[in-house]
Amino acid sequence: MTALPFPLAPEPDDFMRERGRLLFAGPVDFVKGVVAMPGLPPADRIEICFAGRSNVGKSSLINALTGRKSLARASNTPGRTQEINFFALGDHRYMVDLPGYGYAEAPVATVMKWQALLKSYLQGRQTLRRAFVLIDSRHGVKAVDEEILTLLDRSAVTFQVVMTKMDKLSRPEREKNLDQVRAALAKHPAAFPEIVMTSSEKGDGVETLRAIIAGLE
Ligand SMILES: Nc1nc2c(ncn2[C@@H]2O[C@H](COP(=O)(O)OP(=O)(O)OP(=O)(O)O)[C@@H](O)[C@H]2O)c(=O)[nH]1
Ligand SMILES: [Mg+2]
Repeated sequence: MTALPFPLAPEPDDFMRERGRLLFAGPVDFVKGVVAMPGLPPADRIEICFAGRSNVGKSSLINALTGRKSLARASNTPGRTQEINFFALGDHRYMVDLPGYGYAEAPVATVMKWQALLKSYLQGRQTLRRAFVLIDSRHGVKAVDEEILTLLDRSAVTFQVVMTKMDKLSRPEREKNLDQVRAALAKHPAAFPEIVMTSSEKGDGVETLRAIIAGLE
């Protein structure tokens, strides 16, 4: 049997699991919230970021990874994260929580401002090692996601899809939506060829993602 393209990321081995655990058990400090490109901290270390539609679960995933309940603000109100929030993960990495895209309810001028900032950041950050693009397990890849994935292709930023809220779906529903995501990813040269399935609520996939991040240097 040939492997399906875009398989789920394998479970980490003990060594990588431990590296991931140690990285996230160590210091994680909020550095700053950035509202315009000149405010970005110096690009002096590797960076990973979490991008995705409003309410997909970016901030919740950062909290689950770090085991700190309210490090990144998470909420029921889409459009909650309104700045690019930088966290120092140990001494050698930045972890970045981005404002969501695709949220139509906020004032137009505000949305335009976040979107422009988000796009400039994704296109122009040299130290950005990988963008984790979160996709809601219930919804799959939407048109607004396509726009971001295409922008990442053009900027040659490798992105890896992380499916969120898997606890909200049955296994068959999950498989069906995963197939939709796989078909969408096949068109994107910048897509990293493994998908991570997560639930910030239940903890699924969190160790795997910690190990992946610890392995990026
Ligand atoms: N059941 C379940 N709910 C989740 C999960 N992850 C996030 N949520 C909920 O989804 C909502 C949005 O989560 P956030 O983490 O604030 O989403 P966000 O992507 O940071 O949103 P913005 O900052 O607005 O872009 C919250 O009510 C979370 O509790 C999950 O794994 N399972
Ligand atoms: Mg958020």
